[in-house]
Amino acid sequence: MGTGHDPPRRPGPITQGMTVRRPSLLAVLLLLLLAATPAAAPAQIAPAEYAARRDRLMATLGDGIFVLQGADEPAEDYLAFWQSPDFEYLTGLREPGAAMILSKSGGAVTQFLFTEEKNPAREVWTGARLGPEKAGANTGMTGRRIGDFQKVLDSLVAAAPPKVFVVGNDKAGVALKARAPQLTYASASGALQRLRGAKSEPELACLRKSIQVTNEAQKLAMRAVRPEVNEFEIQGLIEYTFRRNGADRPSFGTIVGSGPNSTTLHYNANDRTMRAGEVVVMDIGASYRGYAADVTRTVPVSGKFSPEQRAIYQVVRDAQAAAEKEAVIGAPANRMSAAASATLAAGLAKLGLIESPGATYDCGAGGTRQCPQLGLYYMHGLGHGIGLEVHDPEQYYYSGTIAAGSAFTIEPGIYVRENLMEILPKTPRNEQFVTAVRATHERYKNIGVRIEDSYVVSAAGVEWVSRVPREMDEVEAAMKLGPAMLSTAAPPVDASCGPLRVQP
Ligand SMILES: [Mn+2]
Repeated sequence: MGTGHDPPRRPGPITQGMTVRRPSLLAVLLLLLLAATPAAAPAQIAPAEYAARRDRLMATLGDGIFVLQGADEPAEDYLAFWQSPDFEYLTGLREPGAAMILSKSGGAVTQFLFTEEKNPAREVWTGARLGPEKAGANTGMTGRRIGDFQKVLDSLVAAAPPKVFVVGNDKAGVALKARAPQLTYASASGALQRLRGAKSEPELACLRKSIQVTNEAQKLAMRAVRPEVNEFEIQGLIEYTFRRNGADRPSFGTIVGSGPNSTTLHYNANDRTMRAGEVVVMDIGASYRGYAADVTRTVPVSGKFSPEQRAIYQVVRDAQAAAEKEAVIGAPANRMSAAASATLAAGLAKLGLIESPGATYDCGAGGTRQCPQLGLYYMHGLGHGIGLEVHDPEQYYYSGTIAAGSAFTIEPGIYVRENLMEILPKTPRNEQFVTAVRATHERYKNIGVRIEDSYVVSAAGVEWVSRVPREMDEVEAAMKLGPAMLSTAAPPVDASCGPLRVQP
């Protein structure tokens, strides 16, 4: 879920109390000049970058035909269209109903992009389409109408019965397999994921932007949290802040979980009234021109952490700090997870929620296996890649090493579920464990704490971008400020970030 600088702000519009006079020609020229000046350093993903991604993919796959379909118009009327991440990654095209074919033979690659035709009458309803010619010219591929897709594919296949590379359950691949089962098929999913795991500089710039927008929402949200406010009010403020800052949408279902809901990992009903004495977990992320952030803060509803909440929070925060220490270029990525787990286990043992850092309990059907007691309170991974998806492939999944081009989260947590004891299989060993921790569990139950930050890695090093209050005293100080007044003008949208847009 950097460098932490806020997006550049324009002064608000002046609508009142201004003396109206005729502007001078110089002033008009200056205004025109200012209007033409981009607001931020360009993070445009150039057509050449998309072309290079396609080249790298085919270089990895070798001779054969790669097929991929883009996302269709949503079946339900008038829902927003979002391109599928793989298709967007390879083309930058954000239009429904498109498809692509890359054909490689003896080193030569032919590239086709199929789109809807321009149709002014239909565009009254759908909005402008690029049309095959312009889509082809913009991407450097050969533009064809989508109606020709099957014909072109069949002729390429007939010319030299090749290997066909397909992605997951992509519709184009599934349809071809049904039509031509005699061909040789291979998966391109792994190769594509691996490519997507290494982010370019423009992608890192887009990620910084989406994280900064998410930071803004976190800051406003923690200031608005107080007793008797409903979770959905906070969700509304968060998602409003995303959109107001030019983000497309939340990159995943916003989580605002108070009290017992703080211990449910993917709680997203967000309809409970928050009470004094509880914590609220806010796990949120903006998707900004296609790039997803992921940032979690846990704050006390009353504005002040209780001693029990402080104890749990500090263990989680220490675990995150231990992982951050290992987050350096060239280091094995699994050191982050090992450091966090060791800190969590030591902390939970010290609190008396587990018997010892390495203690186990009987798990599996009928208690036939041994699992770490740590996993009863910390049951998810330490983090994941971020990019076009909130759970994006990350290069260290493959290389094992943190490097420039990485973008990931670090998000340890402890969740003390009220019904924890009911989850355990009934065995003598588990009875012993329950007896040992029952009183302590009672004291800490319904406290869930997750602290999640988003990082991008450039040649300069690992940047912590989600710089919003996270030490307990910082959180309490921010909450003391109370709900924020909105500034008069939203910051400008960084239109240079992200891929091609249809210009009508
Ligand atoms: Mn996450």
